[in-house]
Amino acid sequence: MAYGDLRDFVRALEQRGELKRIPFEVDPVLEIAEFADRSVKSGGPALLFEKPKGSSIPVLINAFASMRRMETALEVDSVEDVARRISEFLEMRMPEGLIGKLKMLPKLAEMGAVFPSIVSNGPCKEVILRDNFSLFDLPILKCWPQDAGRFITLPMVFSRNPDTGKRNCGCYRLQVFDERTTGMHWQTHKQGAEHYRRMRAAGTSKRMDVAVAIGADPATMYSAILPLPPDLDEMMIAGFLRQKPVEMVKCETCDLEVPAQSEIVLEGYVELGELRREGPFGDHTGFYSLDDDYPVFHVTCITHRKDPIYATTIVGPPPMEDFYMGKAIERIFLPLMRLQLPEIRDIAMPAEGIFHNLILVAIRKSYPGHARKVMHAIWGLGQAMFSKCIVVVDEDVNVQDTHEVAWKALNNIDPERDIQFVLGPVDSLDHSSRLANYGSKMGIDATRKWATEGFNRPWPDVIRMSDEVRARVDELWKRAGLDVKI
Ligand SMILES: Cc1cc2nc3c(=O)[nH]c(=O)nc-3n(C[C@H](O)[C@H](O)[C@H](O)COP(=O)(O)O)c2cc1C
Ligand SMILES: [Mn+2]
Repeated sequence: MAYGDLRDFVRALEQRGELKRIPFEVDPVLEIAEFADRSVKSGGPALLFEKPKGSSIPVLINAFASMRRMETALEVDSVEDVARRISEFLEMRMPEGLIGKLKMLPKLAEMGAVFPSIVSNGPCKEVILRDNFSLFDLPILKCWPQDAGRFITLPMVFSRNPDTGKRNCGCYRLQVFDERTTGMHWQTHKQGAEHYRRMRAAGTSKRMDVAVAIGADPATMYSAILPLPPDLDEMMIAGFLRQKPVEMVKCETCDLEVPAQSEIVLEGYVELGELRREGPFGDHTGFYSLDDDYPVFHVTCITHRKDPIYATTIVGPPPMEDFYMGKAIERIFLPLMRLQLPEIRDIAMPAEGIFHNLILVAIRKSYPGHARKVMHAIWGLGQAMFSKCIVVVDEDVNVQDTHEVAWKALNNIDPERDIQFVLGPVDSLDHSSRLANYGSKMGIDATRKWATEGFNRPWPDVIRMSDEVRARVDELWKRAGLDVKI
């Protein structure tokens, strides 16, 4: 059964011993972050701070911060199950014969259940604040000592594409500037920024409606971070993930809808052309991201449930909560990637690579230059374009084992021959590129080289003892008493 809302998910976490309540006062300024960092680094539970200093609203953090919690969030035994469901859809063809068609019905019904529905009211409207409200009433964290202030870190930011009318929902942090304004940190490659650019270019309006939902059922929250193609509605994907439509309700003061079961909703607008300094902010690279000019979000109305929960996260030196959210993306998106690039056997994004800095790719190599073709394809594939370093290995290398990749790749490369540099868009968080958002990327072809690639020396085998000798020594090992732990 799909979670109805965030508190359903909190209950499930608690039942599984995956959540700890903190009943005493803890400060949202730095202290909650330090708790969250220690907990995720030591494999600890999600945390629910019941008395954040300065607010009456409890704070939920690290709700997605382990593979088990990701599985609980997506209601699966393994995130691979989600990948399997996607594969089944992708392979779905109209079957032959009546029996075959009848067997399709449940799948078709499942498909119908993914589209969001509009409802006239919802729990997020239990309290509507049009005048007397302040963002300072929320327990918004200051995460790290050099942060420019308090940041809303896990919002669902809704906007509409002015050309197509399609909805987008992205997770973009919001720096609180005062009681009613925040920064709007949609990076230039993201859909919110694209909507903003298109509205500005159209010149028909001075304002862009934006609504921010904080806290909902976990699949809906999670959909905000998924690297989906433009104009693919995150709420539909959320419906697919939870296998139940997301109910959406109209905002009070702007022309957008938000999940009806949200905990807290900030309605408002971004003034086109207005920019303000945002940051620095302790980011998921493990460094402070530099301050920069970003649009400003003006809040016109806050609605919330009677007893809302404030959902948040912190990012910082890896692994943090977002590593687990990203790991699930890696697993879930593999079948989609393989639709375009079936030669890909597996991919891995180790925590130290912060998603965009390193992607390890195992391929079934079929023709000369194949590894380079795969690199270029990845650099042309949605947010994978940010991949600063792509290491391509043969399919017999297990990319989930970083030790094996380092060992084999470093042995297999002639650097001058096997490294490919390209220029192009880089992640906004890259502090080393020559320009913001523009820099170089590197592909390493660590596959075995072929004669048809100009390599005419023999290629050696990996060392492995023969099975026969291993079996014999298994016996002798025991006879020598070496299997007894001292
Ligand atoms: C905790 C967290 C915080 C994030 N903060 C930002 C942010 O401030 N700005 C941004 O552009 N992307 C941020 N992202 C990444 C986007 O949510 C992600 O790229 C998403 O796919 C964007 O959606 P879109 O393609 O609909 O724009 C964050 C992701 C996570 C998990
Ligand atoms: Mn999107």
